[in-house]
Amino acid sequence: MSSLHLSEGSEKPDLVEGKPYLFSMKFCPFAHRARLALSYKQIPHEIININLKNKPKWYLDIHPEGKVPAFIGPDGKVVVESDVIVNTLDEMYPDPPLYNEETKSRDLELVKNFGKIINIFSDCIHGRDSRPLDEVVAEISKHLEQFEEELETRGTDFFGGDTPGIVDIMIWPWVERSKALPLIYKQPLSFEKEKFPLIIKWVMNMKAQDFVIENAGPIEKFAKLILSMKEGNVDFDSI
Ligand SMILES: N[C@@H](CCC(=O)N[C@@H](CS)C(=O)NCC(=O)O)C(=O)O
Repeated sequence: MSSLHLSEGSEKPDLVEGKPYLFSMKFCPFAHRARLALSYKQIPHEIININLKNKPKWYLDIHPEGKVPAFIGPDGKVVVESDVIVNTLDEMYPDPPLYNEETKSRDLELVKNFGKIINIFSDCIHGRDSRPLDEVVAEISKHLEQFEEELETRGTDFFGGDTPGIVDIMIWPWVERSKALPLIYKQPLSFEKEKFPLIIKWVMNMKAQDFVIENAGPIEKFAKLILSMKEGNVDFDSI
């Protein structure tokens, strides 16, 4: 299926019964969560990219809010919201598992707490936070401390243990995109690396994973998308 982002006026793709589909946008961090889970679990699927600035009408029948990601499972049911999609994938395709019983409740807490970082990140890239980059990074670092401490407590390469799990997948898209901040702000990023040795090691471990490599997006392109959104002339396909 075409990787171009389908717009208003496009034909609705023929969906084959029993086949899983992910409605995505190449640069969306929430859709990235679902793509990571699909790749990690090696679930055969098709991706249909949606032009979020000029949405096809037929897409609103699938997801009335017109957001991505949306997932259509082999049962034909539509699932929306990245966390629900990833959890649904884990139930439908349990191997490899994203949770282990001992850490499940703490994992859910960590994913929820990471939401604060997502909000800060989103406010600053979309120009809703006028603070200088250093201040933003300092606040993000404060929220990141519990993740460093958690890796120390767990003593493992990943939050999931010896292999990635739910926390690794749910937070990775923003960690990968953090390198775009200096490009968006056109300022150097000063991050107190010495405070986060385990997070830095975790980033290296994640970057070496096949499913992370398969879904990695060039950071320059993400920065270009954000800057073009600010100018109001986004073309998802030519970035
Ligand atoms: N809470 C949703 C957020 C999804 C979301 O905000 N996606 C953005 C793209 S990154 C979107 O679809 N924006 C288009 C719109 O809001 O109309 C999730 O976790 O899936």
